[in-house]
Amino acid sequence: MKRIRSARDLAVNGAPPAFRQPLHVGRPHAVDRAAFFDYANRIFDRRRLTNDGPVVRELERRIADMLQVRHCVAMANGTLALEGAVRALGLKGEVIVPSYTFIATVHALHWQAITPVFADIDPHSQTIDPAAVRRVISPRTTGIVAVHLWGRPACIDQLQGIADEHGLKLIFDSAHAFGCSYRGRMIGGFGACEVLSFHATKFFHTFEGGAVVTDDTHLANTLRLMRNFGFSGIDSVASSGTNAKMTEMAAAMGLVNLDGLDNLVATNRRNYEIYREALKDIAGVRLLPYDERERHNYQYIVLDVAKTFPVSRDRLVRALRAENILARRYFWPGCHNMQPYCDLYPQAGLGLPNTRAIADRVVVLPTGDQMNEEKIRTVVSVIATLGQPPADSV
Ligand code: T4K
Repeated sequence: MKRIRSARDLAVNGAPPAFRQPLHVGRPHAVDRAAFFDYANRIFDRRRLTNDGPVVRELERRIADMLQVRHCVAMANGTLALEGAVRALGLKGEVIVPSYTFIATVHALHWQAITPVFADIDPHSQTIDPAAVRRVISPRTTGIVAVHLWGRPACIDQLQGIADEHGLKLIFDSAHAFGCSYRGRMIGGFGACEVLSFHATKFFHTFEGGAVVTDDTHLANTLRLMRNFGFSGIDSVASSGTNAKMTEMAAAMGLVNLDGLDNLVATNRRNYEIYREALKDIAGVRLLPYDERERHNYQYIVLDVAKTFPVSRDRLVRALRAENILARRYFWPGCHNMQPYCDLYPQAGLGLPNTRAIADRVVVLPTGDQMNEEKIRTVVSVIATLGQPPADSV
């Protein structure tokens, strides 16, 4: 690794990059292999590999306990969990959703023949703006899917108030928010249900995986049927369904990772604090803060690059990537600008000024156990170098 001292040091003109090995956003953390192989051996001994096996049940119980909810229904991935939740709650017609999210949030609606109606975000929290939600409610609206983006809770109380007032179902896409809290209560117990992703790039993962968490016993039972083709007994099918089951190996990965969760939070938190301190004097960039009164997983290091920063957000991302710092501009350019939504709803962007502005400003930086203080300071030195005013302006 080399120190960046000036703009000339940046990996342009064929100079070697700052890092030989790429730094990823979403790099899976190191796994306790001995613990995992121990589970794996027991799974092979038992020869129960999938279909509601004991390891999946144990994972569901531990997650429900941790989040203080009655039910955790494990699924093959977060997208199928979202689709299942939407379907089991009987959503149809139009459902209100932010455009500034991972595309799966919106696809899950479209895949169920529901019209996603985009509502703008609040520029500070970057989560769906309750006032914007109110503006797009129509007689066809049946629900709201809000996202706890970057693990920072959406305006839960206000959204629940709107949902109650208009008789709408409220689902939270909590893919980023495992281990986070809202007003002291764990994310997982809000709305009609919350949906988690346990993808490998997530803070907590099961290789691929997800879950619906809820206090609603009827909803949980419906989802358990749905994820297993609708089977209610050996020969009886009680409903339409799909295959969204989590495997025993995936659940074993989950149990091992649950045991290491506190260490991971500590690592992510340390990284966040080093980034915060190192970035604080660079004009034109702002690290999105985490509310210190709440619990967080600190999984996303999100930089807001203002128009006043000497180079554009995209130039900054290119410069970082040239140094093997694989920063990402999630979730650019907003779901409404992606297919099929840009063709289906070409006017959608008119009501989304904050979405557009934020999508053009965000850069997500690497964190997790691949990072240490020296690496973080090198990443920040690249940003600082680009943040120097042009020579003729000083
Ligand atoms: N709702 C929200 C708000 C979500 O963010 C997501 C998923 C969902 C719903 C749906 O949940 P799932 O159905 O996925 O469970 C990733 C993930 O694929 C996706 O799960 C996640 N959100 C999204 C935010 O990020 P990419 O496009 O960033 O993945 P990729 O392949 O570019 O990987 C990121 C970086 O990590 C790369 O530099 C490579 C590195 N990497 C990745 C993997 C998978 C590794 O080093 N090792 C690995 O195993 O989508």
